[in-house]
Amino acid sequence: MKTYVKCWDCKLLVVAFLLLACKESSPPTNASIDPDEAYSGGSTTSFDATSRAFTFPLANITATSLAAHRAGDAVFEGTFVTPPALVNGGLGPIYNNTSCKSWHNNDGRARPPLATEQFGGLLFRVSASGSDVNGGPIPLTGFGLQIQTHAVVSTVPEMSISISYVEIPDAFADGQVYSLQKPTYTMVNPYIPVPAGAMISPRIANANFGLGLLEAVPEQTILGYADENDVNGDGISGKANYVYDQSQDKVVLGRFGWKASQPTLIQQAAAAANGDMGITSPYFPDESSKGQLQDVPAHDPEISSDQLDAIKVYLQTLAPPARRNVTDETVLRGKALFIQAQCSACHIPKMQTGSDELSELSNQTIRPYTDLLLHDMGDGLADGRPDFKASGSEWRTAPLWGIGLVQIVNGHTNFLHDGRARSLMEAVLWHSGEAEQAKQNVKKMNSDDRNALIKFLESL
Ligand code: HEC
Ligand SMILES: [Ca+2]
Ligand SMILES: [Ca+2]
Ligand SMILES: [Ca+2]
Repeated sequence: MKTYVKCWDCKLLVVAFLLLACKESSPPTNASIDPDEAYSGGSTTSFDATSRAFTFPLANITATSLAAHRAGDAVFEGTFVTPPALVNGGLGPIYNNTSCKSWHNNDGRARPPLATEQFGGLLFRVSASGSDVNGGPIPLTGFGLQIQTHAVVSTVPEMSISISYVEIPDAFADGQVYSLQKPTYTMVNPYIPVPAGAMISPRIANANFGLGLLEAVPEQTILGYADENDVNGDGISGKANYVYDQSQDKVVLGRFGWKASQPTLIQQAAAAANGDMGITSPYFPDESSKGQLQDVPAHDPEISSDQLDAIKVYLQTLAPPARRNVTDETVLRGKALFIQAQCSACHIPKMQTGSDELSELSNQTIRPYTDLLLHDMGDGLADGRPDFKASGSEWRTAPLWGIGLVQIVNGHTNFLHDGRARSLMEAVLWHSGEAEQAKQNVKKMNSDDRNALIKFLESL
């Protein structure tokens, strides 16, 4: 009887073993496909891969939020004009653009201007050395914290800026050559002499989608990725930026912008209105023109809290686009190489949002490919201008979702904080500092593997 029971056990074991063996022998590609892989923004994800891919509201948006989204879209598209116009007056006296929309074509990203073009979509932060009581940058006397390259008729722009590029040739380990272009920015015709020691930082206008989801990622999640003293010894030491929040009058975690120097979407929008268009708001009551005439103070604030809120809701509710070709064999190989090459140590593929003021954004599994932390990217990418806790060579890990659609949406493949990279591969080859090892891993790849890695990036 005892023996019989034992034998029965044996049979079960054999069956279990066979089942396991079967599972093992299924094609390895299937094993690495995550069934929700295409859903970059969880149930908010928009499935449109046309030139309008970045312009859609959250797929799961409620009727109430949709109405607010549409109202915000109208404010976002509004063109500001010179005072004393009653509607959207208050442009300038110095500015960089006349509407939010003009820098985010199709809600996408800008590129640096060609030699023959006017500036649009690339702005320059400036500051003097040192930091203020909140750890933030010190305005440059006469210029503030941003260069305005346009002015209304009664005044003059602060300066213009010219860009020149030098080609730096290099090669992959297999001998295939490439070249990277390094930009130099020169200040031209400043309206007053530029104070010695001015620090300048180029920033390209980035895409607008998915920002509400990034705002909904719990602070503990982001801080959990930080490893400031590189305790795990992988050469990567992400650190959080802590920046000044105007409305709370305190220093909080920064998430938005190329150096994570903005804490919230509303402040990001208000700062952009002020810096880019010369629009005062309850957040930023002073004109951005520091050394020049102010425009009619009677009109302040030139944008209301309600209008700012509307812009915020618009940005909050733009959906991330779905991935394409997620089951393609080359894309899957590229995905494996992305992890092997250590890219995913900073570009974290998947995380969870917490509970948010908008139910649509709450508890979503998102795939933004960022840790929202700062990393030292080496001298090549350094701007030499600290921004709160971000040093002159630290940048926020750029979210990679939607990156493969930039060409379709915006008609170019310029990447990185100043658009210097002319392709995704050039963006990778600029990586250094904490990402030096990751870059070396790519330089050692053969051309098939490099191609697979790029195919994966293009599927994001
Ligand atoms: C140490 C962290 C880190 C690692 C590792 C890393 N990256 Fe990045 N990545 C960044 C940061 C920070 C930026 C933004 C740099 C800038 O704009 O100057 C960035 C930017 C990019 C961009 C351009 C994004 C944009 O919006 O313009 C691409 C593409 C990219 N990374 C791909 C990769 C790939 C592929 C790998 C692996 C080979 C990798 N990264 C490894 C931190 C990292
Ligand atoms: Ca104004
Ligand atoms: Ca200025
Ligand atoms: Ca580490």
